[in-house]
Amino acid sequence: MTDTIFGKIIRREIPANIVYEDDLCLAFTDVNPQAPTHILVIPKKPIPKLEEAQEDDQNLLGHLLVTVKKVAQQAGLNNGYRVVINNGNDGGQTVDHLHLHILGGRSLSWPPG
Ligand code: DGP
Repeated sequence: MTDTIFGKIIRREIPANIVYEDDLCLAFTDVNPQAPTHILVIPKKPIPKLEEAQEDDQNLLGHLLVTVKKVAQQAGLNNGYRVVINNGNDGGQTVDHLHLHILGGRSLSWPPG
């Protein structure tokens, strides 16, 4: 498995603004924010992308969503927010470590471009 920048963040080899951590996942602010609040939630297990998640990752995937809710509440996103998973090239994924984007703090248009 190739290591990524997110693996380095998990191991504290490079700095990040970490806003939440538990045994299974980590949340930190995106270095290139697309909204006033832009937080990434990642599993500590290095699943490269959603497509490669396995049946036995079901509990972990559910945990990530519950964590999104918790982190969004903690960030004060009381007026709603968007959760995005980019998967693969056409999905616009640039870091090969599964991550959920939380975007909020302004009204977001739909559909995306
Ligand atoms: P994606 O396009 O879905 O693969 O999103 C990857 C996101 O990761 C992108 O919004 C920018 C963010 N990112 C990339 N490198 C770093 C980093 O070193 N630190 C932080 N905090 N975010 C990063």
